[in-house]
Amino acid sequence: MDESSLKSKFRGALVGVVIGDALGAPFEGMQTVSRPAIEDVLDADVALGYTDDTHMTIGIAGSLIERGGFDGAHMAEVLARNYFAQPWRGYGPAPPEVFRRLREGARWDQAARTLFGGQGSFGNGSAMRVTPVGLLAHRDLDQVADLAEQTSIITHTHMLGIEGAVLQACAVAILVRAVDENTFDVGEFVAQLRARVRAPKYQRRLDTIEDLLPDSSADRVVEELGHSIAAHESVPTAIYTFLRNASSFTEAVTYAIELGGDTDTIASMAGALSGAHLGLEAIPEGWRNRVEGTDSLIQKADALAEMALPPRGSAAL
Ligand code: R7I
Ligand code: MG
Ligand code: MG
Repeated sequence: MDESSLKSKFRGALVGVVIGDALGAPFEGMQTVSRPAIEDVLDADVALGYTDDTHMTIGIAGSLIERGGFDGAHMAEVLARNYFAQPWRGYGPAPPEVFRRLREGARWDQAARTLFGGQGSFGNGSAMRVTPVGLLAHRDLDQVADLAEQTSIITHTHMLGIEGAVLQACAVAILVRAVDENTFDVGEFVAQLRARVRAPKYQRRLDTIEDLLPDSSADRVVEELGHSIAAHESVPTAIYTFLRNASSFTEAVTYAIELGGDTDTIASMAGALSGAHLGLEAIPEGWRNRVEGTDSLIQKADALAEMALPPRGSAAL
């Protein structure tokens, strides 16, 4: 792939994260959302601020860039520092507790393990922030999965939380690698993702995705795939949303929000996939200008593209 296409995909993915997050945020928790309500938010004359989804994505990207790759202790410190600087970004319930534990000296890979009675969190918090990992390691899917797990356990150690992050990161990587969006094979994409997860809750939902295409009702999609803040009830939904609207960034993000529930997060993850697939050019200027932080995410995308990791031995795809 030529350098400018790759750069455009990196930019599209990270700008997709922030647009989906900021446009979806006003509707988070609503059961369904009408298209005119979304258009009203787009038309209003106020900047759309981003939430924890983007705030943590910025932290992950920043740490990867600063350390030249994954450094768990550093990444945990950056995520905690960002949270304490702007705790009002709409964080989920558990990550702030992890950040307090880190401040008290807990190790980066231990601080989150005892949450939820020792199960660890299966919230979608580690999936929604993982796009930079899929970008950085995109040439090697094993490495993407490995790094997604490592970044997840800082706050989310439940298998479902981890596998949500693995799915989202691998989906980003596969889409960045695909040269021609016109020959994109949905069945192969879903099969590649399914091979990455062991939890039946993911396998069953991934098996359902193609049956729900092209135009199942929103009720059926929510019933089968979910729209909650649990990773297994939102990551497959974001993947479906992208596939159903594969040729349009604006339709993908709008559709994600129309499904209701965890709108900022599902729109953010779907936005990342759509941006990785279609590139920055597919995102209207008017949308980019409405949202806080797009310039800084473009800079981070460029830095990640510069340092994109080489494949690891024979595991390279
Ligand atoms: O995953 P997390 O960071 O939340 C992300 C969400 C996104 O929608 C953001 O936009 C923001 O609004 O928050 O936060 P967590 O607290 O780790 O997980 C979210 C919730 O999932 C928890 O607060 C619990 O309600 C639930 N949950 C669990 N419940 C029981 N057992 C997560 N893990 C468990 C569990 O193991
Ligand atoms: Mg949020
Ligand atoms: Mg959310």
